[in-house]
Amino acid sequence: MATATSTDAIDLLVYGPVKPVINSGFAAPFVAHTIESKNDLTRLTDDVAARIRGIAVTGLVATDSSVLARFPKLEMVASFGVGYDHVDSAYAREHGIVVTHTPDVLTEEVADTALGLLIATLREFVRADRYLRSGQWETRGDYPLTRGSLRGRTVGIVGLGRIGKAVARRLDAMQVPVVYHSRRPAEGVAYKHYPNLMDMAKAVETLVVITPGGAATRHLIDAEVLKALGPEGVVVNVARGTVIDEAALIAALKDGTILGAGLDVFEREPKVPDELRALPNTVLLPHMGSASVVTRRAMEQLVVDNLKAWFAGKAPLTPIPETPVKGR
Ligand code: NAP
Ligand code: 8YV
Repeated sequence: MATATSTDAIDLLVYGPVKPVINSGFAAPFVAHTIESKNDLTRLTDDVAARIRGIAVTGLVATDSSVLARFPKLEMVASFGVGYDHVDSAYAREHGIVVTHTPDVLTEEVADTALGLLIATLREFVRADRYLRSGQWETRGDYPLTRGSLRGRTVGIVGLGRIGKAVARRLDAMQVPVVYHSRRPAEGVAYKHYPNLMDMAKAVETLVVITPGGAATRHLIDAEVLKALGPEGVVVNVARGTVIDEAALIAALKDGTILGAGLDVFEREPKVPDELRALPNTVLLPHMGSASVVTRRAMEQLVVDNLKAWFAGKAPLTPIPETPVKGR
């Protein structure tokens, strides 16, 4: 942890798991103090906390009011990732703290992941891979035909924002019809909009979920929505684990209410229920939607660039809508 500070130094907290571009991104006049978890925040002396003016949040670590309140001089929280449900944006807004996130630079990568997960789930690629590796192709013959296929399906996208639209563009190219649910119709698209999620769930068998997390979307996909999809139903979640009622999903996968699920996110990461792991009709990824070297570098750089722009007296590059900045 850095200690020395001169009068023109800008003290920053780098908070969360080590991210190479962020952790090595700040030279003088910045003084970066590194803390990797909430428990370790007690290592930060009150003297240092009183000087902190910016925080780089490097992962999905809870940055709630109890954390933010420790830093009376805090001006900016630059968070890694486009989703910021782990940051108390209402507290930040009330206290004049600007929050930034990392939109756009990860959009295409996450859309690629969503499509990969959708196809892998429908066509059982992970199970088929295991079948081959275990020698069963030779001993038992061809892998059974998959019940799931993208052919003949209409995909209902839940959340047609930056990433949802990128998913839709990919499905367009694959001649798969798209419809969507969001609270307001999205601009610049001709896809059918369902203001009511249940109506869409009754009309399609496939959902790709890509909304923000947080209270407003908690358990948006519940037992009723899953039932409405029906026995050919497939759900892909690349949003946040909280958006799906995980217990209801497990029950629906077990009793054939739906056909399968492809999940990149879970309610209590990195804990994944044993029941979900045991199910043959799931494809499970360890929250890796944006996790390629090239995309993660771009996200990390944007965290650094937001803090540098702010402390150079410029406007932040990518503020969240809840904490807009005027007059810079
Ligand atoms: P975005 O551009 O803000 O799009 C969000 C979409 O969700 C909008 O269409 C929005 O439309 C809709 N939405 C918001 N609240 C809703 C609600 N209560 N009910 C229904 N729809 C709602 O965000 P983005 O850049 O596409 O990113 C979306 C999310 O993906 C992130 O917030 C993050 O949680 C997740 N994500 C996950 C990964 C991963 O690694 N798995 C990577 C990146 C992002 P309305 O406001 O009109 O409802
Ligand atoms: C990251 C994400 O994996 O951008 C998001 O919202 O979920 C992912 O890109 C996440 O920020 C973990 O650090």
